[in-house]
Amino acid sequence: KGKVIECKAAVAWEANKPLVTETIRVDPPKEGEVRLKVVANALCHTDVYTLSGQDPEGLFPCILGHEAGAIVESVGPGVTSVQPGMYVIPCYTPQCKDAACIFCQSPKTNLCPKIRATQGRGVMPDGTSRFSTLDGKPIYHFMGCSTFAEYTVVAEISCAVVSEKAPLDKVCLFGCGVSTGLGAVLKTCAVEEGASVAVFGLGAVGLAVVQAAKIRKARRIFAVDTNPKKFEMAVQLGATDCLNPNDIPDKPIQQVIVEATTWGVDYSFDATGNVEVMRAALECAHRGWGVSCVIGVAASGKLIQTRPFQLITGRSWKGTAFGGWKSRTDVPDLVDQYMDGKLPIDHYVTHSFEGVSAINDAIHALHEGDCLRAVVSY
Ligand code: NAD
Ligand code: DAO
Ligand code: ZN
Repeated sequence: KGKVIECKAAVAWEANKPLVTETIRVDPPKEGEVRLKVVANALCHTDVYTLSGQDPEGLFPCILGHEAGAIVESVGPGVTSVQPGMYVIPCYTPQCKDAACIFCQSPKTNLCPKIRATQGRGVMPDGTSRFSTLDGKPIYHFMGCSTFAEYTVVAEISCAVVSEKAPLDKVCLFGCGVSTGLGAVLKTCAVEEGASVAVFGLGAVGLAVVQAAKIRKARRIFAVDTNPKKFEMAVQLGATDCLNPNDIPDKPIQQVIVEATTWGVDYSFDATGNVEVMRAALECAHRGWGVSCVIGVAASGKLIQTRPFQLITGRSWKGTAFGGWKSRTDVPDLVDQYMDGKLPIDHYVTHSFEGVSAINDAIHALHEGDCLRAVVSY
């Protein structure tokens, strides 16, 4: 406590180069901050996207990683909600809970902006970094998490405290993709019993949409992917109809879904990040009331389009960040449901690795079509 820790981290020195395992210095947490021992980290496409250099806001050198399970090592002054030894999931969407935070006080959103500006600039709320090389060069933070390191420092308001019985190499998934897909259905769209649903993209996010639609007793669940290997798991999780757009080349996929349902589906979800697919998802939503939710993160600069007539005739377009969950309030509940056996997620972990230096192998695995989540335990 109170001392600099030297530990291993997978450092992204520059865009489009493999991560380099280095010994780095992690400063003690300052006011309102928490230092975490990272136990397990799942790879997410956003880490890889930023590493690729395509994210114009990516800063280098940095420590990526934002889907993790960790144990509190020490806390800075003024921290009251966590103590050393507690299990936490660091969350890139914080929740300050301040009486003056209109976002935290509103039930309509989870987008607390308290540390948004500094998080976007790769630094802690005081404007500085807690990471440096052994010769003192600062290394940027990422998404308020930076979990590709054995130790990291995050804001207290980014820490969701979870059960100390939880296996962190599984519940780390609640730090991003799985929570997001579940929340898109359960929270952002509040899908009701008997609804019809279409999901585009069957990675961990889209499959979590299928899983949640089943939990909500959706009547019909269309699962769409260009990779047919994804259909087996989709059916296991509750998909009733699997569609591969490549099998129906002469008909837009939205038309296929509208024809199969007469007027379209009550809810549709994009979990691909492809703006053409977002359009198809909107256009397969039900005349009069269909809601389409954008989950996928499009590449920088991409625009969505549709004919305004689609909206005039009753479809609406919305989006979700982190499934609409208020991180510190809701993530512990998701973990409890998992611990009670009501919310299985182990099936998303398709690849496992050991040690910070294996993160490059995990990135490689993520690029292969059969990987949902690759978890690296440190
Ligand atoms: P993934 O790459 O594992 O899955 C994407 C799936 O889409 C793949 O199975 C792929 O075969 C399929 N696909 C690609 N092109 C397609 C097309 N034209 N038609 C149908 N299917 C197609 O990714 P993931 O981890 O499941 O994440 C999905 C998306 O969600 C990503 O864009 C990610 O950045 C985003 N995401 C958003 C949030 C948020 O808060 N909004 C959080 C996490 C992830
Ligand atoms: O508060 O303005 C803000 C930043 C919002 C961040 C929401 C990010 C949602 C998408 C993240 C994708 C992670 C894979
Ligand atoms: Zn807030």
